[in-house]
Amino acid sequence: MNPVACIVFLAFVAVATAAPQPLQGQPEDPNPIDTVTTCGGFVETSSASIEFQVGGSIRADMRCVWIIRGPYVSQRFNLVQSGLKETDGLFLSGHSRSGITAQQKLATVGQNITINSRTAILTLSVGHAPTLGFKLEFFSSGSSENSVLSGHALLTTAKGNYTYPVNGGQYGNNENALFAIAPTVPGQPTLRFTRVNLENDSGCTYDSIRVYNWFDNDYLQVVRFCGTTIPTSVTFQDGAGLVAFVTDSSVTSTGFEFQYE
Ligand SMILES: [Ca+2]
Repeated sequence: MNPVACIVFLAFVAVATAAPQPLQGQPEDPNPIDTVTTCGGFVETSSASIEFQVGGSIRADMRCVWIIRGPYVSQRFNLVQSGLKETDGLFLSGHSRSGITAQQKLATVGQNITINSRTAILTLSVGHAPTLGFKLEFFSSGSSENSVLSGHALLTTAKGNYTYPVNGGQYGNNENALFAIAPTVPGQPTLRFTRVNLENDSGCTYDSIRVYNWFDNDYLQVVRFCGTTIPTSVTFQDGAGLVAFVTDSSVTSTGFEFQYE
């Protein structure tokens, strides 16, 4: 080994020795850093206490949807206090580009459910009688992950409409967007798309919109579409639904508009 090569080699060894260990993952916050008290919402934080009507009552047939977005891959939920009845339910699932994972019911105080997806969906489904509130805590931990949630909305009015992209123009490549429709006054809204302009392919494998209907305590995919053909309307008979939009890495278009009432 000549002297230059030796120095280079020693420098390499020094750098390799000094290199930090691979990040094993971020621990959970010791205590929730945020507090959420609304019926539904977009919660983007590393930890939160979600407290809805604790010690108070919740009307029959109420639906609330929280889209919860942690910075790390693992989202743990712990039920701290609950006045919910057997006929009510708090449900958790994960959301990613590939869809929505199976619902898990958070029913017992002290119970933990961990969602291994950066985006979790928490759904409160109240039975046909008034009930009492609850409190749960959420903690994000683990390795960082750069999956995007390029758009989101929570539509809670009795009727409304929505356009994406919000400011017009073309949607982006590699989009992964999620929109929840859950009127806070219980109802059975019907969702109608009024304009659709997406990249088209026969299986809608490039860009697509999927509509999920909250039914029997699960989000059932009722339609997946692309191109410019308006799909048939969907009635959310159990009071809530989701619209999920994903795009691939090339060819964009002008997106979509829908209304519900
Ligand atoms: Ca595309």
